[in-house]
Amino acid sequence: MSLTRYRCDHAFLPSGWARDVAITIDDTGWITDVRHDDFEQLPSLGRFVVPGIPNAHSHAFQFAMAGLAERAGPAGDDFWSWRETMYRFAGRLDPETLHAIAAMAYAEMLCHGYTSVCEFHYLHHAPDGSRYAPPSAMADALIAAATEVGIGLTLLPTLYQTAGFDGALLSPRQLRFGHALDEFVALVSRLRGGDGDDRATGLAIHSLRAAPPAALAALLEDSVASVGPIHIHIAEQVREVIDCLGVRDARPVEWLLANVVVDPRWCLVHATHVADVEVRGIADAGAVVALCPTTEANLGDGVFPLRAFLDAGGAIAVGSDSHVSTSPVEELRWLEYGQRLATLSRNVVAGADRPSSGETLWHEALVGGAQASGRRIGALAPGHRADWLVLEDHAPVLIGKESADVLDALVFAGNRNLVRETWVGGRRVVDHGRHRDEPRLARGYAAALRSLLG
Ligand code: NGQ
Ligand code: ZN
Repeated sequence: MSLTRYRCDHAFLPSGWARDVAITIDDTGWITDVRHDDFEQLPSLGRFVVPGIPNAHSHAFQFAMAGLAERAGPAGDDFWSWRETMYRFAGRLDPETLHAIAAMAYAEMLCHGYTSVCEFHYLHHAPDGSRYAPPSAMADALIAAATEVGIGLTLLPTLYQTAGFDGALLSPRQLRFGHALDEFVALVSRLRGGDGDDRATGLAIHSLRAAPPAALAALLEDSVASVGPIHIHIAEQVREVIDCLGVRDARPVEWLLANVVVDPRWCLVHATHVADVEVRGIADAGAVVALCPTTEANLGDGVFPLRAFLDAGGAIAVGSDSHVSTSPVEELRWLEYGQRLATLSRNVVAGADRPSSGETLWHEALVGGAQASGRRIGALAPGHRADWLVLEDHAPVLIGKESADVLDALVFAGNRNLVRETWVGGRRVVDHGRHRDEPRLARGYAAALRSLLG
């Protein structure tokens, strides 16, 4: 086993910034050692090195419709009218176009500072619901895209069975999302067979409205649900809360906590509309809440009670979800700004132990993002993947900055992309801000868009 050693002038470690850090990695891309050292002879990676952010929530296909749902409709627009547009778009995709779109979306994520992605995948079948051969063709396209661009992947095949809390059958446009339980379990098992250093398979339940209680219970009893993270969309919209109360006599998070053993493997996506007792319940269960601030703003979802959740000891992650932004910097900035706007105060996420807002946001997103990913990522520490970013230290906002100010400047004043290099599993996939395969990916993406939109 050969080892390679790198030097950073300043590195953001789990304990905070440290100077003159040597990182040793093995030839399979795992960090074996991180230490302060005297090692003038090693070339420096750069002035500021930080772990890349795990993207906790993505629907890769939506990347190709980002920006195409911003025109007012005749009767006013909301989440549900956006969903109609999204369904129309989703109806045109096949494995080949999905592959090209996902590859471009993942490359964009890498360029902006995500080093891994949790792909919440429910576009399983052909548009009329007929099965592809193999039935995992769409999942295989996502895996191929992630592998080829070099992003870490937690694939979350998603169970989707009903159109609403009343158990309504899937609408024609939703047919391609659906599985019988045994079919779904077979898909998860098959995908697990390919897991490795840069890839894990968890599972997801699309939402409580998409999973009848009996199916959810049966799934969670199956051995496929005994390992890996479990993600679910929950309480994103007020209508979902009202419908859940109407049918199940409980709010969505309240129902989940009362009917399922929620533990640290769970990731609750959005959880926007939660009562105080639900906020404490999620934190006590040790589950992560995945927040997607730019998508939640774009879709008019609402604002999560972040301070109360952090005070209760809750773990958070960020996700790019519909990909109106593919930058973790923008998600973290809007996470804090949403709170400032709602609470009429400043530096909401930071606390006395870690007064910097930028550092707190970055740190929380690393820890919670790693938990939601179910992979050993998110830290410059032995036993973790060698996933990191080298920042563009000549950019005006970083010139003359002490390390203590770097993440504040990056998150709150970095409009230009300040990621110079992105490394995943010990390999540099972005250099000088560009993905190594950019021209080829752009050609494939343009061809896919021509066939979809042209
Ligand atoms: C999704 N997206 O699955 O892509 C959803 C919309 C739904 C967000 N919730 C569809 N942001 O929730 O039914
Ligand atoms: Zn989603």
